[in-house]
Amino acid sequence: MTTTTMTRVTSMIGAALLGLTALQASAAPEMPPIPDVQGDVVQADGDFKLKFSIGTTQSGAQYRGLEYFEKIVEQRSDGHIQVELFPGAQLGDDLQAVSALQSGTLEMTAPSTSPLVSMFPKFALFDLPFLFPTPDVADQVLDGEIGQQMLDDASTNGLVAIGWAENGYRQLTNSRHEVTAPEDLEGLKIRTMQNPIHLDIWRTLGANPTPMSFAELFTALEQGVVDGQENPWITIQSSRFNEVQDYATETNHVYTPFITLVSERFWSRLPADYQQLLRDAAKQMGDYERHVGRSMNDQIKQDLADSGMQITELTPEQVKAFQEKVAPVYDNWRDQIGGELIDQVRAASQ
Ligand code: TK8
Repeated sequence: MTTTTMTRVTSMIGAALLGLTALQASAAPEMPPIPDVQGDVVQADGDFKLKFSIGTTQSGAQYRGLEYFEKIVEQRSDGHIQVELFPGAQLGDDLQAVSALQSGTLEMTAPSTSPLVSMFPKFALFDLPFLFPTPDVADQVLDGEIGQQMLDDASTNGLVAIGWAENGYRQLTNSRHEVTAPEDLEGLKIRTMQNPIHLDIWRTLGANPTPMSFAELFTALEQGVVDGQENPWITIQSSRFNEVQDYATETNHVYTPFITLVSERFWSRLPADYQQLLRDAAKQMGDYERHVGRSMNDQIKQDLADSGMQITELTPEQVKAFQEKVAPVYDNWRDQIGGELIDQVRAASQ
């Protein structure tokens, strides 16, 4: 049995189990259906196999997006491109997957932009706190000139960047106590992504941050190596962090995109028409995945609350206290990111 078949069988069993739970109290939130594939079959020479690895689990919106990607690519290539999906960092965390693309042992991955700032310093734009006031502004930036320029810039060093999807707005969870103000962070050990701006953010807010790969996070929380972490609602739920974290605060402090990357070694073997097919599928995956994640947030918060997690929503004044305290972070990174770029995003927010 191939891994794909095994994944399918596992997901069928999973679906059957979910069906049973649905009859009981709390069901996993329903995702919007995977759309039908639009467009004709693309004719080109050759047969290809494509492994697509992600760090988030099979129950998240990202995986759902990948299932749509697989469906588009397999149908429109008439089966000449076979896609195999590997969720849950089975083939490595974000950074490991990216280096596997570079060495040509993996064909595709979609990491958060944050661990990649050491390779692509301008990605730090997406780590600035409270820069994207609404998802619409994020869409405008990613789908506009700035986003296209960043995809072009990231298409180097053995990588081809073909699209954006989203991880989403990040929320804080911890195992100690409710957090409603920066003062509550004092002494809290917070896991951050491997990214210097995130370290700066949590230090500036008064917490005690530690960078760590996402693949190690659940165990670190479970064993109390760290007290807390921050991730979008969908990721908190799909990684079951609520089992090891009693408190969550809706901080929305950073918006994190996922960037869709292809191994250059694989890309250069593909006929141009298949390259275009992958670009189109990546775009459709990104749009769908954003829709899935965004449509589920309220339901997820409710489910987490039902599971016993305390969910704290902040008042505008409370949000302001975080924004003011974290403001110096902008001065520290403005030069690296480029003041003009930051101002362009601000202008898009008006
Ligand atoms: C998944 C990661 C993750 C990110 C993190 O591979 O590391 O906290 O938010 O979701 O990209």
